[in-house]
Amino acid sequence: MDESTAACLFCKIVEKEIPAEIVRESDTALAFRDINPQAPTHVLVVPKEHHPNAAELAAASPALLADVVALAAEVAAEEGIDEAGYRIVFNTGAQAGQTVFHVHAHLLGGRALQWPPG
Ligand code: D5M
Repeated sequence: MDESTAACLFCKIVEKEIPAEIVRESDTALAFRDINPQAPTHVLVVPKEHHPNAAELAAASPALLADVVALAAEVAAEEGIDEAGYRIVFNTGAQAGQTVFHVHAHLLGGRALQWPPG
């Protein structure tokens, strides 16, 4: 871990230095339950490698972004929300509500979701 990621909360979860309720893991990504769930299923999926947001991940490593979305889809199937439908959200930047600057997909489902979001 280099200096830029040493203080990163989600890097610490990836390194298992901080506990989390892990639901699925691949070679490149980790899925764990959000500590403040907004839906019956609310799982965060992160690349194990540190990238600040979805745009920077897409530019640096599109295949890794695809791994994150694929793992989210696997969790949705495992949670039984794939047929009813679910949402995958990447809050990107402060005005969108991003508070942790290690890119993460929010997988939300298990209830009817409103559109547009707040
Ligand atoms: O989403 C950041 C999300 O991260 C927010 O929904 C809470 C969640 N969070 C914060 N700390 C933890 C820990 N320790 N475990 C699990 N989930 C956590 P954002 O899109 O950046 O606002």
